[in-house]
Amino acid sequence: MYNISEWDHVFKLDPNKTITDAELKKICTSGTDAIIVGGTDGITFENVMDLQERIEAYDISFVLEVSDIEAITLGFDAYFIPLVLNSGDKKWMIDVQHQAIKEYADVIEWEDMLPEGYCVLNPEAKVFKRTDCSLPDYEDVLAYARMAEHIFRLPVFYMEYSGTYGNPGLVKDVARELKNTSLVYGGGITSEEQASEMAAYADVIVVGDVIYDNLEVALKTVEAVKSMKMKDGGPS
Ligand code: 1GP
Repeated sequence: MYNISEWDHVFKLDPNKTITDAELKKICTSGTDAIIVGGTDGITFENVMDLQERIEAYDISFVLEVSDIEAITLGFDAYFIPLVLNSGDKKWMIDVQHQAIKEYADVIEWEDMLPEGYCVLNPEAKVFKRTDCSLPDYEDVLAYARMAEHIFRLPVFYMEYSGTYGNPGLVKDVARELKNTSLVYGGGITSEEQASEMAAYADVIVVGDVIYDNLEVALKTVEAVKSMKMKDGGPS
């Protein structure tokens, strides 16, 4: 299975947003560990393919986080498959994945797939609404993390605060629960301080929107996370 244990920091690029060639170059040569291509709205085969072809020019690992089965292109290093643990609709935990496997089983390289246990924690996020989530409380989140680790044995537990900065205390407590499952944190990182605060607990930090709002700040989060991880006991 695709392995993210070497990752500390990744950028998430949205195929439905505009990025210039010069900006993309800065992102791909920033020292980040990988690029995730993913988003919630307006994801099409064409805009995924376009972004993929532009990233391929760089020597960086790039993966597709699948959000729409009509928008899957071949050639990514890996495919991340979200299972939304706090969705109220089993569609987002098992049915869309089941449908995708029925359609694509013949071309799927199973070792390139990485299931992610998603826990969506910002009620204002598009993904929260789209996947019919309910807001888990502190104990609920810890229980989802334990399920990811011990019941489903998922490689990734993703605390998704998309669009808002999360609760570092909760991220810290979730981190304590996870041994074999990697903890990915994403949401609302708009400064080096926030990036390094979350990097103290999560295995991987995902930086998204600030790329489009303030590229220079986004780029600085790479160094902030890398130096936090060095302090924490060397590269993870
Ligand atoms: C979104 O977790 C990522 O899926 C990153 O969140 O866009 O808020 O940085 P932001």
